[in-house]
Amino acid sequence: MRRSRTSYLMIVLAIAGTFCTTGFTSGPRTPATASASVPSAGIDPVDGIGMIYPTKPGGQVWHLSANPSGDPRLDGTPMTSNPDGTFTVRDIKTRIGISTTTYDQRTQEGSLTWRQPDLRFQGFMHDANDWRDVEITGYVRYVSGNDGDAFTWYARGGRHTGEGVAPEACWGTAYKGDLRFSDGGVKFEKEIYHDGGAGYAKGSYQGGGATIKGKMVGFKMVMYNIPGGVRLEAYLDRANNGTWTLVSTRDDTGGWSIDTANPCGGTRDEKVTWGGPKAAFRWDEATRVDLAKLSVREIAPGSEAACPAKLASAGVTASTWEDINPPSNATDGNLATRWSGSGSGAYLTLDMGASRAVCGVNVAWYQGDVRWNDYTVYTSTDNVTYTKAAEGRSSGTTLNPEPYRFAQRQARYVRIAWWNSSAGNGWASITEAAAFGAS
Ligand SMILES: [Ca+2]
Repeated sequence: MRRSRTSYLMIVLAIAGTFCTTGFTSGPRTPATASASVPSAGIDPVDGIGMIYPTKPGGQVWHLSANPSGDPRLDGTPMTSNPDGTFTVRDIKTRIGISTTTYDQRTQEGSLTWRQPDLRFQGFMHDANDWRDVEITGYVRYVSGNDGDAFTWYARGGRHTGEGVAPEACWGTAYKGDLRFSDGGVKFEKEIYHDGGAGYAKGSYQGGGATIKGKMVGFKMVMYNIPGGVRLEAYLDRANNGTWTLVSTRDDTGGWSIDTANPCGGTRDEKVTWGGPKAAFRWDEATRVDLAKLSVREIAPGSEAACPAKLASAGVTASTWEDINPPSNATDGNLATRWSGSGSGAYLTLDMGASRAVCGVNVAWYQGDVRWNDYTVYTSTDNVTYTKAAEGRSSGTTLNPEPYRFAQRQARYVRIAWWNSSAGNGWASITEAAAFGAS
């Protein structure tokens, strides 16, 4: 199988990571437990923390430096450094903002796009470098304060201000992940405009247990666009040992609404599909918090690197085939043999034998270097109901497998339906097909 340069890099990083310290403690460093818990995208080479998704090549990244006060991209609450490499914040209204490399809040805030129909179309508030598909990470220890609040990591807007009045209030769009002090529960919120609580589409806490007071805990908020909306994921490293667990996920594909009218020209359930120039870490009601390893990375969630593992096929069938080119030819590992089926809508179905976490297929097309093919990929848990996962036109430039990636879901069956090709002869012909997962 073809493997990209990026995939090799991620494997090297993942292997290297098993020898690194990925946790963070206030006392002596504790080696991470090297285990299957190493995140699928490997270890961040800057700070040694596990990555759920790979950094987008050429994408925006920010890491907390040893000298935060000298960082022009960081604004907000000051922090003091500790001998062990952590920082301490003592502010009951902590706001730590992170700008992209091309945003200067002092001079450019007034020219941000704020009307939501425009944002929907444009895809960003300031420029194409805006934080949109991001993995926001931080280790935090809630030491003292009023237990009623939560750590909140968020992105997809600018400065949050304006108290309901456009345009300022419209800079304050966000998806937010909250980690509650009192029980370690996590929830998502969507801020459609900034006005205290009025602009929020609310969520409810999940996964709570023991208080996180006094413990260094890793918290990640991940957001990325998917077909039809936005996916949110929250991860915790509760034991501070590099073991990241998915605690909550939510897809915003419509219907997640505010109770009030939207002053920014959008709908009450507006999906915040655009990027914004500020990402942020915030909390209230804590008189002391220790923190470390804050980062914001623009991610490539739909990339080959995020979905690198070929899933074994337990069987392959097709809607139609010619005797000399049966469906089994599509999974024999030989690019010189093929399945061929006649007619628009002909399909090939891979059966993995059991439900798996699936995030893509690789398809090699017969004469794929001289023809394009229009296709749709579907997944199913029961071989009855199929859900569209991806569709498009093959490149027409390669005989090698082409990667078609989509948002991860559980499925036993993956179907590739064929509609048309530039050959115009009515034949679907695939030399090799395989389903892929994150691990
Ligand atoms: Ca073959």
